[in-house]
Amino acid sequence: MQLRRRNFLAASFVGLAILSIGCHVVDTPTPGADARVPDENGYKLWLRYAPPGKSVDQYLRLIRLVIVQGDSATSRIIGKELSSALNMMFGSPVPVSRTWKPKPAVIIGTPATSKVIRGLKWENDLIATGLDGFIIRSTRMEGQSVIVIASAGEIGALYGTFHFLRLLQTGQSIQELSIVERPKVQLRLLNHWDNLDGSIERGYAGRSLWQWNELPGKLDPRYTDYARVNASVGINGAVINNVNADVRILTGEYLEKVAALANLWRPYGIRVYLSANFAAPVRLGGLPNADPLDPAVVDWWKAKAEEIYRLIPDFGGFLVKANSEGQPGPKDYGRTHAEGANMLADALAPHGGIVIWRAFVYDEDVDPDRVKRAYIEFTRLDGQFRPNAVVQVKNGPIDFQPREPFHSLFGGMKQTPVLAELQATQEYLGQAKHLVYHGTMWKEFLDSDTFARGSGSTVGKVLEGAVHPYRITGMVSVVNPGLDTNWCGHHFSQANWYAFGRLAWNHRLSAEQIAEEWARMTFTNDDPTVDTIRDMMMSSWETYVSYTMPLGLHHLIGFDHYAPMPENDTAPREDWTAVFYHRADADGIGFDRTKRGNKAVEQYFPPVCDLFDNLASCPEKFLLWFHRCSWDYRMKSGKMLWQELCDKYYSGAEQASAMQGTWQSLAGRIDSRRHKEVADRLAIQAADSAKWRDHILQYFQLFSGMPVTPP
Ligand code: GCV
Repeated sequence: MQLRRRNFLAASFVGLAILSIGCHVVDTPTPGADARVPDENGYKLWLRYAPPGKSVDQYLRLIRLVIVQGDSATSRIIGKELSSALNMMFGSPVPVSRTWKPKPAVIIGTPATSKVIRGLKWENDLIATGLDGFIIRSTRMEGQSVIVIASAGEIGALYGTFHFLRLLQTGQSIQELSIVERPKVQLRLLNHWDNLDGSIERGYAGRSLWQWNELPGKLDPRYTDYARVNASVGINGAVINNVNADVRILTGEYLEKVAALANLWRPYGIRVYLSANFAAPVRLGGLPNADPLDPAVVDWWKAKAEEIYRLIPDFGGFLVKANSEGQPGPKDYGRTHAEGANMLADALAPHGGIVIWRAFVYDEDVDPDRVKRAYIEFTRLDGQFRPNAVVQVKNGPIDFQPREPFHSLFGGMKQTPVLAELQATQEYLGQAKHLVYHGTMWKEFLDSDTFARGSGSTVGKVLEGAVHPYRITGMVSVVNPGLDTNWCGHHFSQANWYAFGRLAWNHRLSAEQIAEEWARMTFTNDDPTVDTIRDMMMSSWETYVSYTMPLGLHHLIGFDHYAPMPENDTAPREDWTAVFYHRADADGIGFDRTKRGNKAVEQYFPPVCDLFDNLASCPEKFLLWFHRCSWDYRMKSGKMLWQELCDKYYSGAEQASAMQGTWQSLAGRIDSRRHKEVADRLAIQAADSAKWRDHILQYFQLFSGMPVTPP
């Protein structure tokens, strides 16, 4: 079997080389394209503020004046954003005033900053929506119709402003508004895997946004635009350095640079967090060890926390990747993850900071299967963490695979709050070359029922703290914006950043609504065009899964995490290979994680455990994740597993290819520059999806011994 794999590897080398050469992207505009739609470069993301089309007359009637009272940095930002947005959308300025004048107006503020809003006596309603929530209501004042955007907090007023602008950008009616919004979780954070040398781990859109050589003196205008787009979807914090953390970020020199970013982002409601290297007391402080129970280590972190809070009074806290993939951690000293986290939590607690401890750990000593390890390690520590410590868990138990069942720690941690870690960066999902909208994938995850406290205990509710009473709630996404003009490499990758923000705000929103909002704001309000873009986005994830890893297959890749490499059997660790996971041989394929196999299903609550365990009830999308099946196993469709696999790969590649034609039908409806840039990437995607299909099927055919037959 080994030999068959090796021969296959040699034969496929040429194919892989061609795959990477094919990834070159040409950035020149299409000659002769429709000149009526001016070219855009994608820099403005979803805050383009293009004229909203047919609704503009209604808007002009109802918005003659903008009133923003108060003199804080945030109220100035609100005034500026509204003024420039309305100007761009309406083609003429709308005055912004600090004083009420009887005119159709939009009034924004808090009872503390705005006399007009105080006069409305909405305090009780505003207390209910909290400091980040807001109310948008149409009402009348001195005979004039006005729209009030009110919040108990200034950041809530900013969020309300962006919500209102979204209504205009997407062409919705603003008559008789009665909107009450409150985020479902407290922490809505981005995780950047940016290194201090300007590179980005798993970044596909250029170098890091953070210009460490220029900070703190020079503030790149991108930092402000970054804050604006994040605030526009309610993101309220960013961990700005890689979890594989360089200790230098904790030096005085770097902390001053970090403080400059924190100062700039504060009025946008964005708090800065840092990834901390657990060995910092040794590597930076010169201590002999970093044992969390050593008083000298405890003092070192206390002093470090004091130093940070002197510079950044609202510093969010530390994110820690410990004892994972070579990172140092408490287990180096025979201590538990909880002991490590608690030591840092104690250092941060007097200042109001938190520790976010990652559950992305997979020690071989814990269990032979990587899927089971984090659950085993963390459930035995449940309840041992300090009140200001949370555990951050990736959506699935391996590592952002195209499709994974939800991680059993969601619902499994009853006393220790968990945050969900998602990945907008398309590390395993075509990177910046494939169009893959993550809204649908994340909804499948968020809507999964854990049954932790009976039916309806969805992951989304767990995250809200509605299943177990968590003190801290939140969602996090790894993101990769870089210095590429369009921030994300692929114009459609921007949608994943947007979708994360919207779902972190409200996980009950539909993937479809989010896709449509994004398409309207990013491309056009033309209904048929929006329908086409939204539909492309909605099917794109399932398409990607079909031509890469359908039916529960996972990790069929090599080190680049991009190209197919099912023959990968020689990585530094067994659980970094592909063969460890698919286990294909002449008898069949798949990983037996049932009660008769390695019992991974038992980490789920009943009836989920039984649903996955039972071959008849296991959703086929997870079949080979939980079950080992013979090649002639009968699928629900009546087809043999081998044929079903062939069908998936063929239909996936066909759908990927069909996206090109669909996109081509939008030529002239979208500016030619962005149209061409997307078209170029769709061509790569179509070619690479066919390579995935052929490579995987040819490889598995070595074991199935059956012909590759298109559907
Ligand atoms: C930041 C995967 C990625 C690594 C990443 C790691 C993590 O293994 O490939 O690049 O490291 O996850 O999430 O810590």
